[in-house]
Amino acid sequence: MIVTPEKKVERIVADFPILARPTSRGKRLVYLDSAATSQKPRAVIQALVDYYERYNANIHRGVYEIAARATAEFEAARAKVARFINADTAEVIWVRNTTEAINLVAYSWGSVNVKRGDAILLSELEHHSDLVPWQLLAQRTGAELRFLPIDDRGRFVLDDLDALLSGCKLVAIAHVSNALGTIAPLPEVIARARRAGAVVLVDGAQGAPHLPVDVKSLDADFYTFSGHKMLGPTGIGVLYGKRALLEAMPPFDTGGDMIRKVEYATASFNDLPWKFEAGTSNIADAIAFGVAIDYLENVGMDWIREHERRTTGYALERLAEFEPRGLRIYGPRDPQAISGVVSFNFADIHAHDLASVLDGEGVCIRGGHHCAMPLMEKMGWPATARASFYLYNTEADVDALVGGLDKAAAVFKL
Ligand code: C6P
Repeated sequence: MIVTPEKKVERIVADFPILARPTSRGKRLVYLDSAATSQKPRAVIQALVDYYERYNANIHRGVYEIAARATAEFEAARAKVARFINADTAEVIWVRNTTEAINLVAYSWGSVNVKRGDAILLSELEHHSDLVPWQLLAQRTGAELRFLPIDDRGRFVLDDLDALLSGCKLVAIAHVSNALGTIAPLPEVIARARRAGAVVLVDGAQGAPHLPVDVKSLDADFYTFSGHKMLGPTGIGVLYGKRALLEAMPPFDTGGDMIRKVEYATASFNDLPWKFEAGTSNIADAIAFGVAIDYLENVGMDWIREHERRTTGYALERLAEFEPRGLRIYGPRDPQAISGVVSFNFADIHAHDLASVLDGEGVCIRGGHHCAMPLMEKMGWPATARASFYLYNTEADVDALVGGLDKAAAVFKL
Protein backbone atom coordinates (compact mmCIF):
# COMPACT_ATOMS: atom_id res chain seq x y z
CA MET A 1 0.00 0.00 0.00
CA ILE A 2 1.31 3.46 -0.87
CA VAL A 3 1.37 5.85 2.10
CA THR A 4 1.34 9.50 1.02
CA PRO A 5 3.55 11.96 2.96
CA GLU A 6 0.38 13.60 4.34
CA LYS A 7 -0.97 10.26 5.57
CA LYS A 8 2.41 9.39 7.08
CA VAL A 9 2.58 12.67 9.05
CA GLU A 10 -1.01 12.15 10.20
CA ARG A 11 0.01 8.75 11.61
CA ILE A 12 3.10 10.24 13.24
CA VAL A 13 1.07 13.04 14.88
CA ALA A 14 -1.31 10.41 16.29
CA ASP A 15 1.64 8.78 18.11
CA PHE A 16 2.28 11.94 20.21
CA PRO A 17 -0.34 12.21 22.99
CA ILE A 18 0.51 15.83 23.81
CA LEU A 19 -0.36 16.98 20.29
CA ALA A 20 -3.96 15.84 20.82
CA ARG A 21 -4.41 17.93 23.98
CA PRO A 22 -5.84 21.42 23.48
CA THR A 23 -4.21 24.34 25.29
CA SER A 24 -5.91 25.88 28.34
CA ARG A 25 -7.46 28.44 25.95
CA GLY A 26 -8.95 25.60 23.91
CA LYS A 27 -6.57 26.01 20.96
CA ARG A 28 -4.88 23.21 19.06
CA LEU A 29 -1.30 22.83 20.35
CA VAL A 30 1.05 23.85 17.57
CA TYR A 31 4.50 22.92 18.77
CA LEU A 32 7.26 24.78 16.92
CA ASP A 33 10.01 24.56 19.55
CA SER A 34 11.57 21.18 18.90
CA ALA A 35 15.05 22.72 18.79
CA ALA A 36 14.58 23.36 22.53
CA THR A 37 13.21 19.88 23.21
CA SER A 38 11.15 17.48 21.13
CA GLN A 39 7.82 15.93 22.03
CA LYS A 40 7.72 12.23 22.93
CA PRO A 41 5.81 9.44 21.22
CA ARG A 42 3.62 7.12 23.29
CA ALA A 43 6.12 4.24 22.90
CA VAL A 44 8.86 6.25 24.63
CA ILE A 45 6.59 7.27 27.51
CA GLN A 46 5.44 3.65 27.85
CA ALA A 47 9.05 2.41 27.97
CA LEU A 48 9.62 4.58 31.06
CA VAL A 49 6.50 3.22 32.74
CA ASP A 50 7.44 -0.37 31.82
CA TYR A 51 10.89 -0.04 33.36
CA TYR A 52 9.58 1.36 36.65
CA GLU A 53 6.58 -0.97 36.83
CA ARG A 54 8.20 -4.21 35.69
CA TYR A 55 11.97 -4.41 36.07
CA ASN A 56 13.31 -1.44 38.05
CA ALA A 57 16.73 -2.53 39.40
CA ASN A 58 20.28 -1.28 39.30
CA ILE A 59 22.51 -2.44 36.45
CA HIS A 60 25.90 -4.21 36.24
CA ARG A 61 25.51 -5.44 39.82
CA GLY A 62 22.60 -7.76 40.76
CA VAL A 63 22.36 -11.35 39.52
CA TYR A 64 18.60 -11.65 40.00
CA GLU A 65 16.20 -11.67 37.05
CA ILE A 66 15.01 -8.06 36.99
CA ALA A 67 18.56 -6.74 37.47
CA ALA A 68 19.78 -8.88 34.57
CA ARG A 69 16.91 -7.61 32.43
CA ALA A 70 17.61 -3.95 33.33
CA THR A 71 21.29 -4.43 32.42
CA ALA A 72 20.42 -6.15 29.15
CA GLU A 73 17.92 -3.43 28.10
CA PHE A 74 20.32 -0.64 29.09
CA GLU A 75 23.16 -2.12 27.03
CA ALA A 76 20.79 -2.92 24.15
CA ALA A 77 19.85 0.78 24.02
CA ARG A 78 23.54 1.66 23.75
CA ALA A 79 23.89 -0.81 20.86
CA LYS A 80 20.91 0.85 19.10
CA VAL A 81 22.51 4.28 19.44
CA ALA A 82 25.81 2.89 18.14
CA ARG A 83 24.08 1.41 15.08
CA PHE A 84 22.13 4.64 14.53
CA ILE A 85 25.34 6.67 14.11
CA ASN A 86 27.47 3.78 12.75
CA ALA A 87 29.79 3.65 15.77
CA ASP A 88 31.14 0.72 17.77
CA THR A 89 29.28 0.06 21.01
CA ALA A 90 32.39 0.76 23.13
CA GLU A 91 32.57 4.25 21.61
CA VAL A 92 29.12 5.31 22.88
CA ILE A 93 29.32 6.91 26.33
CA TRP A 94 26.10 7.75 28.15
CA VAL A 95 26.04 11.27 29.56
CA ARG A 96 23.25 13.61 30.68
CA ASN A 97 23.19 15.75 27.55
CA THR A 98 25.30 17.47 24.88
CA THR A 99 26.54 19.99 27.43
CA GLU A 100 27.95 17.29 29.69
CA ALA A 101 29.52 15.48 26.72
CA ILE A 102 31.39 18.61 25.64
CA ASN A 103 32.53 19.35 29.20
CA LEU A 104 33.79 15.77 29.50
CA VAL A 105 35.97 16.22 26.42
CA ALA A 106 37.13 19.70 27.46
CA TYR A 107 38.27 18.42 30.85
CA SER A 108 39.49 14.93 30.09
CA TRP A 109 40.93 15.25 26.56
CA GLY A 110 41.71 18.95 27.00
CA SER A 111 43.65 18.53 30.21
CA VAL A 112 46.24 16.23 28.61
CA ASN A 113 46.31 17.54 25.05
CA VAL A 114 46.04 21.33 25.17
CA LYS A 115 48.80 23.59 26.44
CA ARG A 116 49.92 27.21 26.33
CA GLY A 117 50.42 28.42 22.77
CA ASP A 118 47.97 25.90 21.24
CA ALA A 119 44.83 27.14 19.47
CA ILE A 120 41.21 25.97 19.70
CA LEU A 121 39.02 26.81 16.72
CA LEU A 122 35.27 27.35 17.23
CA SER A 123 32.76 29.05 14.95
CA GLU A 124 30.89 32.30 15.45
CA LEU A 125 27.62 30.33 15.57
CA GLU A 126 28.29 28.20 18.62
CA HIS A 127 25.80 27.57 21.38
CA HIS A 128 27.12 28.48 24.84
CA SER A 129 27.56 24.75 25.53
CA ASP A 130 30.15 24.58 22.76
CA LEU A 131 31.81 27.82 23.79
CA VAL A 132 32.06 28.20 27.57
CA PRO A 133 33.80 24.82 28.21
CA TRP A 134 36.50 25.86 25.69
CA GLN A 135 36.81 29.34 27.22
CA LEU A 136 37.54 27.72 30.58
CA LEU A 137 39.99 25.25 29.02
CA ALA A 138 41.77 28.16 27.33
CA GLN A 139 41.91 30.02 30.66
CA ARG A 140 43.28 26.94 32.46
CA THR A 141 45.95 26.22 29.87
CA GLY A 142 46.79 29.52 28.24
CA ALA A 143 45.54 28.29 24.85
CA GLU A 144 44.14 30.75 22.29
CA LEU A 145 40.51 30.71 21.10
CA ARG A 146 39.88 31.40 17.42
CA PHE A 147 36.60 31.74 15.54
CA LEU A 148 35.62 30.61 12.08
CA PRO A 149 33.60 33.52 10.68
CA ILE A 150 30.09 33.53 9.23
CA ASP A 151 28.60 36.05 6.80
CA ASP A 152 25.54 38.22 7.37
CA ARG A 153 23.23 35.34 6.37
CA GLY A 154 24.88 32.97 8.84
CA ARG A 155 26.80 30.98 6.21
CA PHE A 156 30.34 29.81 6.91
CA VAL A 157 33.22 31.71 5.34
CA LEU A 158 36.07 29.23 4.81
CA ASP A 159 38.56 31.54 3.03
CA ASP A 160 40.92 31.72 6.03
CA LEU A 161 40.30 28.22 7.36
CA ASP A 162 43.82 26.91 6.72
CA ALA A 163 45.39 29.90 8.45
CA LEU A 164 42.99 29.52 11.38
CA LEU A 165 43.93 25.84 11.64
CA SER A 166 47.63 26.54 11.92
CA GLY A 167 48.81 25.50 15.41
CA CYS A 168 45.28 24.35 16.20
CA LYS A 169 44.76 21.33 18.49
CA LEU A 170 40.99 21.15 18.36
CA VAL A 171 38.08 22.28 16.21
CA ALA A 172 34.65 22.34 17.90
CA ILE A 173 31.73 23.13 15.64
CA ALA A 174 27.95 22.71 15.64
CA HIS A 175 26.60 20.36 12.98
CA VAL A 176 23.51 22.58 12.80
CA SER A 177 23.11 26.04 14.35
CA ASN A 178 20.25 26.13 16.86
CA ALA A 179 19.83 29.88 16.26
CA LEU A 180 19.84 30.02 12.44
CA GLY A 181 19.57 26.42 11.23
CA THR A 182 22.79 26.66 9.20
CA ILE A 183 24.19 23.23 8.33
CA ALA A 184 27.98 23.36 8.77
CA PRO A 185 30.18 22.28 5.82
CA LEU A 186 31.54 19.42 7.95
CA PRO A 187 33.21 17.31 5.23
CA GLU A 188 35.40 20.21 4.16
CA VAL A 189 36.13 21.48 7.68
CA ILE A 190 36.98 17.98 8.94
CA ALA A 191 39.19 17.13 5.95
CA ARG A 192 41.16 20.35 6.34
CA ALA A 193 41.38 19.98 10.14
CA ARG A 194 42.69 16.47 9.60
CA ARG A 195 45.44 17.77 7.29
CA ALA A 196 46.37 20.34 9.95
CA GLY A 197 46.52 17.61 12.62
CA ALA A 198 43.61 18.96 14.69
CA VAL A 199 41.04 16.81 16.49
CA VAL A 200 37.40 17.63 15.63
CA LEU A 201 34.44 17.67 17.99
CA VAL A 202 31.03 18.07 16.36
CA ASP A 203 28.22 19.41 18.54
CA GLY A 204 25.43 17.30 17.10
CA ALA A 205 22.64 18.54 19.41
CA GLN A 206 20.70 19.83 16.38
CA GLY A 207 22.30 17.45 13.88
CA ALA A 208 21.55 13.92 15.12
CA PRO A 209 17.78 14.57 15.55
CA HIS A 210 17.32 15.82 11.99
CA LEU A 211 19.99 14.51 9.62
CA PRO A 212 21.29 11.01 8.94
CA VAL A 213 24.63 10.76 10.80
CA ASP A 214 27.40 8.28 10.04
CA VAL A 215 30.35 9.07 12.30
CA LYS A 216 32.68 6.79 10.35
CA SER A 217 32.17 8.46 6.98
CA LEU A 218 32.02 11.91 8.65
CA ASP A 219 35.37 11.10 10.31
CA ALA A 220 34.61 13.30 13.35
CA ASP A 221 36.69 12.43 16.43
CA PHE A 222 33.89 13.29 18.85
CA TYR A 223 30.17 13.71 18.18
CA THR A 224 27.78 14.78 20.94
CA PHE A 225 23.98 14.79 21.20
CA SER A 226 21.00 14.89 23.58
CA GLY A 227 18.19 12.33 23.76
CA HIS A 228 15.54 14.90 24.62
CA LYS A 229 15.86 16.67 21.26
CA MET A 230 15.25 13.43 19.36
CA LEU A 231 12.06 12.02 20.91
CA GLY A 232 13.83 10.63 24.00
CA PRO A 233 13.56 11.70 27.65
CA THR A 234 15.53 14.51 29.27
CA GLY A 235 18.62 13.58 31.26
CA ILE A 236 20.21 11.23 28.74
CA GLY A 237 22.71 12.07 26.02
CA VAL A 238 25.65 10.63 24.17
CA LEU A 239 29.33 11.27 23.73
CA TYR A 240 30.67 9.39 20.75
CA GLY A 241 34.47 9.29 20.55
CA LYS A 242 36.94 7.35 18.45
CA ARG A 243 38.13 4.39 20.49
CA ALA A 244 41.85 5.31 20.42
CA LEU A 245 41.13 8.81 21.72
CA LEU A 246 38.80 7.57 24.46
CA GLU A 247 41.30 4.88 25.51
CA ALA A 248 44.01 7.51 25.95
CA MET A 249 41.82 9.94 27.93
CA PRO A 250 41.78 10.00 31.74
CA PRO A 251 38.41 9.45 33.45
CA PHE A 252 36.21 12.53 34.07
CA ASP A 253 33.82 11.59 36.90
CA THR A 254 35.12 8.89 39.19
CA GLY A 255 33.57 6.48 41.69
CA GLY A 256 31.48 3.31 41.35
CA ASP A 257 31.07 1.29 38.13
CA MET A 258 33.93 3.02 36.28
CA ILE A 259 36.63 1.04 38.13
CA ARG A 260 38.30 -2.33 37.63
CA LYS A 261 40.15 -2.65 40.95
CA VAL A 262 40.30 -0.27 43.89
CA GLU A 263 42.83 -0.30 46.73
CA TYR A 264 43.05 2.24 49.56
CA ALA A 265 45.69 4.25 47.74
CA THR A 266 45.01 3.62 44.04
CA ALA A 267 42.48 2.40 41.48
CA SER A 268 42.49 1.04 37.95
CA PHE A 269 39.69 1.77 35.54
CA ASN A 270 37.05 -0.16 33.65
CA ASP A 271 37.03 -0.78 29.89
CA LEU A 272 35.24 1.51 27.48
CA PRO A 273 32.54 2.70 27.55
CA TRP A 274 32.06 2.24 31.32
CA LYS A 275 35.33 4.01 32.17
CA PHE A 276 33.42 7.27 31.67
CA GLU A 277 30.18 6.24 33.42
CA ALA A 278 30.69 6.74 37.16
CA GLY A 279 27.87 6.02 39.61
CA THR A 280 24.38 4.69 38.91
CA SER A 281 23.44 5.52 35.34
CA ASN A 282 20.22 7.04 34.10
CA ILE A 283 18.83 3.58 33.37
CA ALA A 284 15.19 4.30 32.54
CA ASP A 285 15.98 7.23 30.27
CA ALA A 286 18.68 5.35 28.37
CA ILE A 287 16.27 2.48 27.72
CA ALA A 288 13.51 4.87 26.61
CA PHE A 289 16.00 6.70 24.40
CA GLY A 290 16.63 3.36 22.69
CA VAL A 291 12.90 3.21 21.94
CA ALA A 292 13.09 6.74 20.50
CA ILE A 293 15.90 5.55 18.21
CA ASP A 294 13.69 2.65 17.08
CA TYR A 295 10.95 5.16 16.30
CA LEU A 296 13.24 7.46 14.29
CA GLU A 297 14.68 4.52 12.34
CA ASN A 298 11.24 3.20 11.63
CA VAL A 299 10.15 6.55 10.19
CA GLY A 300 13.52 6.88 8.41
CA MET A 301 16.08 9.66 8.82
CA ASP A 302 16.10 10.36 5.07
CA TRP A 303 12.33 10.81 5.16
CA ILE A 304 12.62 13.11 8.21
CA ARG A 305 15.22 15.27 6.48
CA GLU A 306 13.08 15.56 3.34
CA HIS A 307 9.90 16.28 5.34
CA GLU A 308 11.65 19.05 7.29
CA ARG A 309 13.15 20.50 4.13
CA ARG A 310 9.63 20.73 2.67
CA THR A 311 8.11 22.18 5.85
CA THR A 312 10.92 24.70 6.30
CA GLY A 313 10.69 25.71 2.63
CA TYR A 314 6.96 26.30 3.06
CA ALA A 315 7.58 28.34 6.24
CA LEU A 316 10.16 30.51 4.46
CA GLU A 317 7.64 31.17 1.67
CA ARG A 318 4.81 32.06 4.03
CA LEU A 319 6.98 34.26 6.27
CA ALA A 320 8.25 36.12 3.21
CA GLU A 321 4.65 37.36 2.71
CA PHE A 322 5.16 39.52 5.82
CA GLU A 323 8.39 41.16 4.64
CA PRO A 324 6.58 44.23 3.27
CA ARG A 325 5.19 44.70 6.82
CA GLY A 326 8.69 44.62 8.38
CA LEU A 327 9.36 40.92 9.00
CA ARG A 328 13.05 40.06 8.67
CA ILE A 329 14.16 36.46 8.14
CA TYR A 330 17.66 35.58 9.36
CA GLY A 331 20.00 32.79 8.30
CA PRO A 332 20.33 31.12 4.91
CA ARG A 333 17.14 31.39 2.79
CA ASP A 334 17.75 28.06 1.05
CA PRO A 335 15.92 25.15 2.75
CA GLN A 336 18.71 22.88 1.51
CA ALA A 337 21.25 24.84 3.60
CA ILE A 338 19.29 24.79 6.87
CA SER A 339 17.76 22.15 9.05
CA GLY A 340 14.41 22.70 10.67
CA VAL A 341 14.96 26.21 12.08
CA VAL A 342 13.71 29.61 10.92
CA SER A 343 14.72 32.71 12.90
CA PHE A 344 13.09 36.09 12.39
CA ASN A 345 11.94 39.37 13.86
CA PHE A 346 8.67 41.10 13.06
CA ALA A 347 8.99 44.89 12.73
CA ASP A 348 9.90 46.28 16.15
CA ILE A 349 7.93 43.72 18.18
CA HIS A 350 10.28 42.16 20.74
CA ALA A 351 10.66 38.41 20.17
CA HIS A 352 9.32 37.69 23.68
CA ASP A 353 6.17 39.75 23.04
CA LEU A 354 5.68 37.99 19.73
CA ALA A 355 6.09 34.60 21.41
CA SER A 356 3.46 35.63 24.00
CA VAL A 357 0.90 36.63 21.35
CA LEU A 358 1.54 33.37 19.50
CA ASP A 359 1.15 31.43 22.75
CA GLY A 360 -2.37 32.86 23.02
CA GLU A 361 -3.06 31.18 19.67
CA GLY A 362 -1.64 27.82 20.82
CA VAL A 363 1.59 28.31 18.84
CA CYS A 364 4.81 27.58 20.78
CA ILE A 365 7.96 29.26 19.51
CA ARG A 366 11.10 30.42 21.32
CA GLY A 367 12.03 34.08 21.56
CA GLY A 368 15.41 35.18 22.91
CA HIS A 369 19.13 34.77 22.36
CA HIS A 370 18.93 30.97 21.99
CA CYS A 371 22.02 30.51 24.17
CA ALA A 372 24.08 32.11 21.41
CA MET A 373 24.68 35.57 22.89
CA PRO A 374 27.92 36.31 20.99
CA LEU A 375 26.13 35.55 17.70
CA MET A 376 23.26 37.91 18.57
CA GLU A 377 25.76 40.58 19.55
CA LYS A 378 27.74 40.15 16.31
CA MET A 379 24.59 40.38 14.20
CA GLY A 380 23.20 43.30 16.20
CA TRP A 381 19.96 41.52 17.11
CA PRO A 382 18.71 41.91 20.71
CA ALA A 383 16.82 38.64 20.25
CA THR A 384 15.07 36.61 17.56
CA ALA A 385 11.84 34.66 17.29
CA ARG A 386 12.58 31.06 16.33
CA ALA A 387 10.23 28.47 14.86
CA SER A 388 11.72 24.99 14.75
CA PHE A 389 10.20 21.99 13.02
CA TYR A 390 10.33 18.24 13.40
CA LEU A 391 8.80 15.11 11.93
CA TYR A 392 5.35 15.76 13.47
CA ASN A 393 4.94 19.29 12.07
CA THR A 394 2.63 19.94 9.13
CA GLU A 395 1.88 22.75 6.70
CA ALA A 396 -1.18 23.43 8.89
CA ASP A 397 1.24 24.22 11.73
CA VAL A 398 3.01 26.75 9.51
CA ASP A 399 -0.38 28.23 8.63
CA ALA A 400 -1.16 28.55 12.35
CA LEU A 401 2.13 30.42 12.83
CA VAL A 402 1.15 32.75 9.99
CA GLY A 403 -2.29 33.26 11.56
CA GLY A 404 -0.53 34.18 14.82
CA LEU A 405 1.61 36.74 12.99
CA ASP A 406 -1.54 38.33 11.56
CA LYS A 407 -2.89 38.53 15.10
CA ALA A 408 0.38 40.13 16.30
CA ALA A 409 0.20 42.65 13.45
CA ALA A 410 -3.30 43.58 14.64
CA VAL A 411 -2.31 43.77 18.33
CA PHE A 412 0.75 45.92 17.62
CA LYS A 413 -1.09 47.95 14.94
CA LEU A 414 1.38 47.24 12.11
N1 C6P B 1 19.74 24.13 22.53
C1 C6P B 1 17.74 25.45 22.13
O1 C6P B 1 16.62 25.86 22.43
P1 C6P B 1 21.59 20.32 26.12
O2 C6P B 1 20.92 21.42 26.86
O3 C6P B 1 22.88 19.92 26.75
O4 C6P B 1 20.68 19.18 25.80
O5 C6P B 1 21.96 20.93 24.67
C2 C6P B 1 22.81 22.04 24.60
C3 C6P B 1 22.96 22.47 23.17
C4 C6P B 1 24.20 22.37 22.57
N2 C6P B 1 24.37 22.70 21.28
C5 C6P B 1 23.36 23.13 20.52
C6 C6P B 1 23.61 23.45 19.08
C7 C6P B 1 22.08 23.26 21.07
O6 C6P B 1 21.08 23.68 20.32
C8 C6P B 1 21.88 22.94 22.44
C9 C6P B 1 20.54 23.16 23.09
C10 C6P B 1 18.39 24.41 23.01
O7 C6P B 1 18.32 25.84 21.14
C11 C6P B 1 18.33 24.80 24.44
S1 C6P B 1 19.29 26.25 24.76
